[in-house]
Amino acid sequence: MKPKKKNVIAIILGGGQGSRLFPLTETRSKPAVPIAGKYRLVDIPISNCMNSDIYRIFVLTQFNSASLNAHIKNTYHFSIFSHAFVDILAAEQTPDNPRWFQGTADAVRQCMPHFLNHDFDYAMILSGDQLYQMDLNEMIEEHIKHEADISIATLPVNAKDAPEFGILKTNSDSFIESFIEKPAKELLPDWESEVSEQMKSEGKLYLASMGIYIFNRQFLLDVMEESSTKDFGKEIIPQAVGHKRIFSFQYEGYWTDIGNIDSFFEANIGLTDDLPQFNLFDDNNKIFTRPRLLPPTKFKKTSIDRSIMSDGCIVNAKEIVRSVIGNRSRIGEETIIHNSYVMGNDFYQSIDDMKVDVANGKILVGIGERCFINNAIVDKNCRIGNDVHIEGGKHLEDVSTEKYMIKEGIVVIKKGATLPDNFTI
Ligand code: ADQ
Ligand code: ADP
Repeated sequence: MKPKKKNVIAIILGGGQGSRLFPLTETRSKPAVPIAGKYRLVDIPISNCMNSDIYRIFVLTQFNSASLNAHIKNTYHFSIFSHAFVDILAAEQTPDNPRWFQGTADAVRQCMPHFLNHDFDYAMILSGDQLYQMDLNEMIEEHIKHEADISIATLPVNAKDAPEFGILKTNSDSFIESFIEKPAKELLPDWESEVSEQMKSEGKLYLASMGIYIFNRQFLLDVMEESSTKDFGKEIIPQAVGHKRIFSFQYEGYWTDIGNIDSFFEANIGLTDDLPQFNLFDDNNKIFTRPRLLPPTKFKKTSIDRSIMSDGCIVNAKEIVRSVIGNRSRIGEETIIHNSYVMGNDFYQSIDDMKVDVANGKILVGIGERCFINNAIVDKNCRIGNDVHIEGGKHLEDVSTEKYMIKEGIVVIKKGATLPDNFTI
């Protein structure tokens, strides 16, 4: 007999106001932020779902941006004979509800009518801003086997990171007995867990929630009835501990939160390591994205070391080191780029367009000649002139201007910004 299909829907929490990733979220919703040169943040959880045979996926987002819609529509279209879909549910005003999502649980609550249009036994709730490759199917199997009401994916973390997470303790059967959301440092001694020798040797003594949950349908319906709870980590999980079967599905692979500029930058630059912890080159764990049919990238006089180049770029730069270069990037002669993420462009300028821009004294789309860029994120469609010098680093204070922002030493040039010749940061 054919095994019964696991009846799962996935709900991806696409982000609140996205303020921690500002200014990358100034004009787009968080799931649409470009990552690794040719992907969007939302491609990561969607790919994890698809690689785990979960094909009914909702993306909850605080606002509906054109780039997110275009990306989802052009990437995840399935055969009319399948039940697969990726649907975006944006916070919407209704006659009964004039508010935006008030938190993660409130987002799920507001979207319940959409979920209930579908038949499902389990709801898998995923975060939209994490970089990892995990077999979610294995987690569902464990959830069913252990007859849990909720399962939470967990991983050991060290004392420095523990205060940023929900920290929990389990019994010997891996059921969660206590949980505290983002404990203060002083409380940590009470929250150590039994972990593997490997984790112990790395100082990872605390079991953290990865913010990935499986809920049984009926239990989800029950908790959504109580409209005062706004958040899974702050309210729903702590309230369920002690009287519900909450299983800890422990994971020890690579996983990182990419919810702020610093971690987003590190995760991108980390992809240029000799052996990156996040593996883009894995046939069994593909990261899906929009096929764009771009031409191959071409280079002139460029020395490249430990970098990722996306498609359709025209690169005449002198040197690119430890950097991620996005689709359709155009980089001028003698330019040097180190330790930076250049997101690329949404379009090419034609030769005629360029002539008109030059005649009008307008800077061309892309990065000009003799520039130096270090420790920076250059968002899409920027016009960076010649001899521009951007030197990010801890020596810089946080600032926010119309054209760029500096956060923890990382310079972020805003989408579509124009930096004139000789501009210096
Ligand atoms: P945080 O990541 O701090 O902690 P939260 O800010 O609630 O929790 O975000 C969880 C996910 O939901 C993120 O992907 C976020 O973008 C998204 N999100 C937040 N508000 C949203 C909203 N209003 N609408 C839609 N999406 C929204 C959580 C748990 C911790 C756990 C960490 C692991 O609370 O217990 O340890 O995740 O990262
Ligand atoms: P990405 O590589 O980021 O996925 P897309 O291929 O989705 O980019 O498309 C880029 C977007 O840029 C499309 O929405 C398209 O309408 C827009 N676009 C195309 N040409 C221009 C232009 N000349 N100026 C600004 N935006 C453009």
